[in-house]
Amino acid sequence: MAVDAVREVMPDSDKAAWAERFMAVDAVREVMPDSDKVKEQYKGTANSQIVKSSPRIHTQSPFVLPSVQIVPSRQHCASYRWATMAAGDKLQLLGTWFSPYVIRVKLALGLKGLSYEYIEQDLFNKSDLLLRSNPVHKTVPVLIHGGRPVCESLAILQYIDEVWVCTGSPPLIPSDPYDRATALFWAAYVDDKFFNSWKAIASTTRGEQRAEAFKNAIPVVETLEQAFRECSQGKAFFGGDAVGLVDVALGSFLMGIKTIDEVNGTNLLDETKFPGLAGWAKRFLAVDVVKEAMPDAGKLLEEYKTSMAKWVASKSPGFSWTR
Ligand SMILES: N[C@@H](CCC(=O)N[C@@H](CS)C(=O)NCC(=O)O)C(=O)O
Repeated sequence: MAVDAVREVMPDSDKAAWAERFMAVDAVREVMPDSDKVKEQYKGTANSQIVKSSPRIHTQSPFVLPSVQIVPSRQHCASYRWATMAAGDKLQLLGTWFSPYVIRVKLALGLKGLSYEYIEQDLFNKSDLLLRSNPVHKTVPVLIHGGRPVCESLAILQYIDEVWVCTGSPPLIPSDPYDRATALFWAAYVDDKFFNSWKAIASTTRGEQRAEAFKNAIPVVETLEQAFRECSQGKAFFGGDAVGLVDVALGSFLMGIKTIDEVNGTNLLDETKFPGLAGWAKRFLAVDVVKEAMPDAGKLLEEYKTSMAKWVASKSPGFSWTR
């Protein structure tokens, strides 16, 4: 907000210079809160020592796309085809077979009918290619298109949808601005609320914690049941007649949900409680491209049981699949 306040916490001259230019824009000045009030608030709530000594964010990665972008119309096909060719045609996907985020990208590439080189990554021993391609988060998936990496699964889905707008397959993201904003909203809900509540069930080794986590997840799934009703308008998918962004975002978790249910004796998408979502899940898993992209159920179950056994043996209250 106030340039002075920014300087205090960000002594780096480049960032301060950027802040100065940004704060000089009339539209920015108009919406920013009063700088003295911000300072007062900051002094009252923050420990400036901690802020000053916190690690710097890596800034050399301009390739992570913003989350909302203008979706080109189909009339722009010619220029997009050119842009695709200019960027080079080689497509590589860095992934880990069990990752729901990677499954999303496989789904999008499959739905667009694109072929690509899949490069499996060991998350306990990350490759130079992964570290170079995603230096900020060091996570999979990364899509490398013509040598240029795109990171973060939802950004990758948008990228694929926009670059391969002319493949003849239905768009993942609606072109109507309101529908697009709604789809982005629910995809973000899946990544934030749904993922965190499901992770709480999946990652605990203690029965009572699991039961509590399961109970806490029910209202989150209830909200998704309602979202499905509103988004699908009585059709098969969140995206209507065709699989869309929210279908891919949530659907990528389905095999994981089934695995955890099987181990825990639960049924998160219970047909009686959530008839819309239960029906949607069946239809989604029956789509050919989805069947191809999903990991083998037996292999996933083994992986989960092995990890769980290790963590129980180490007496850890919970676990993560990665470091
Ligand atoms: N928000 C990221 C999440 C990606 C993510 O968490 N990937 C995990 C695999 S499921 C990973 O690479 N973990 C490695 C690590 O955290 O070191 C996305 O949507 O792509």
